[in-house]
Amino acid sequence: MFSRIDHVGIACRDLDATAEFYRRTYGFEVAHEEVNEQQGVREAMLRVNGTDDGHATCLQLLEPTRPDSPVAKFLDSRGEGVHHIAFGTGDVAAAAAAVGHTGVRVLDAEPRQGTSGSRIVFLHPKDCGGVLTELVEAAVSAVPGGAGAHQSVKNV
Ligand code: MC0
Repeated sequence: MFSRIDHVGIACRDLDATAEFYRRTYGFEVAHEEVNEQQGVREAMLRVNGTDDGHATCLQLLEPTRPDSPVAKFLDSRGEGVHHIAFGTGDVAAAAAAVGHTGVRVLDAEPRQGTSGSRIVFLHPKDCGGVLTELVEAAVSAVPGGAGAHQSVKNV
């Protein structure tokens, strides 16, 4: 059903300072930046490695753009840190349906827009051992070979 860990989402209060930490400490560069108004986040993708399915595994830094957004609520209650894990799939609707049939609550009736034109669905953390879980289908236009959905393009 899944072919990669697409990304690990990390909630932060200051995206630029957090990106600089990852650059300085581990050498990870920002491959893509974007504001997702629907989700209420400014985000940066830091590519870690290419994956066998032609895409990539990334760290996703998330800074809230409004106080009522999920990431702002998370920061208020838990502080900075790992916010969610995302699994990559070729068919997010089918994957969500299959997981939903196991009894896990699927939070999005229809896939929403994610990073770089991807389609995403969230699963309830209370049904996933306390881990907010995202399913990701990369955009059709994603370039094979690892740059994938997380090319060196800044859309801010
Ligand atoms: C909340 N909870 C979490 C959590 N967020 N547990 C683990 N990880 C998280 N990230 C827990 C709370 O601690 C609480 O547990 C319970 O879930 C209810 O939380 P709440 O604060 O009362 O908030 P709700 O119920 O209004 O909403 C929680 C829910 C929501 C997960 C349903 O945040 C949601 O729909 N998230 C999906 C969308 C999202 O997170 N978007 C931001 C990333 P207790 O024990 O206190 O009851 S967007 C993104 O990542 C996109 C751009 C992309 O990848 O492309």
